[in-house]
Amino acid sequence: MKNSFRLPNKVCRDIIKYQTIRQKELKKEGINMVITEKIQDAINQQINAELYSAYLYLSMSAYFETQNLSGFAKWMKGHAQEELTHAMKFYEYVLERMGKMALQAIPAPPAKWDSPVAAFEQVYQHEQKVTALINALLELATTHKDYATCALLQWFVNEQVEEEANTCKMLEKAKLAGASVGALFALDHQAGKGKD
Ligand code: OFO
Repeated sequence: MKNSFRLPNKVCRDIIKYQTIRQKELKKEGINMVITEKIQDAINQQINAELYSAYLYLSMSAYFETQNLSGFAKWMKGHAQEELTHAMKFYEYVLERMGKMALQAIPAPPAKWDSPVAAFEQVYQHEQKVTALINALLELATTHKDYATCALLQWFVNEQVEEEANTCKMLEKAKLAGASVGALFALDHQAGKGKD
């Protein structure tokens, strides 16, 4: 590629050499901070899931804009940004543990829904799926006795409690609003103010 930047081969070799020496030193001290390939691959997959979450929320935000529900749109956009911070948390962690990044293609999310209830229903189900992924990851880290990864995942376990509660609450409120346009606009207004 014309304008792409590449580190000179010698610099790459020096970095790898330094990493190998550092890993050996840490191992001698009884500290094995290098992530195993299995955990590294599983986290890489989770990064993809978090980025898909961001895509899904962003797509919903765009859908709500087209429905003139700008409060819901703002709520979804805020959550999309939150998902990006989740992906970055995993990304930084893999690199800190001297692992390799393998970013994969992000699937396209749906672009429209039959109603606000349908959108909130999907995002709630999605969060339940993400909780299951985080739990499976924690199980894997536990079997591999990777306590550093367990500590990181504990943060995500707590975060998922909040994510599920927020999306579930929005779904229930949207259901209550039902066909009442007035109630839906009131809920939209509330969501735009950052109230779940
Ligand atoms: Fe990353 O928590 Fe939602 O998906």
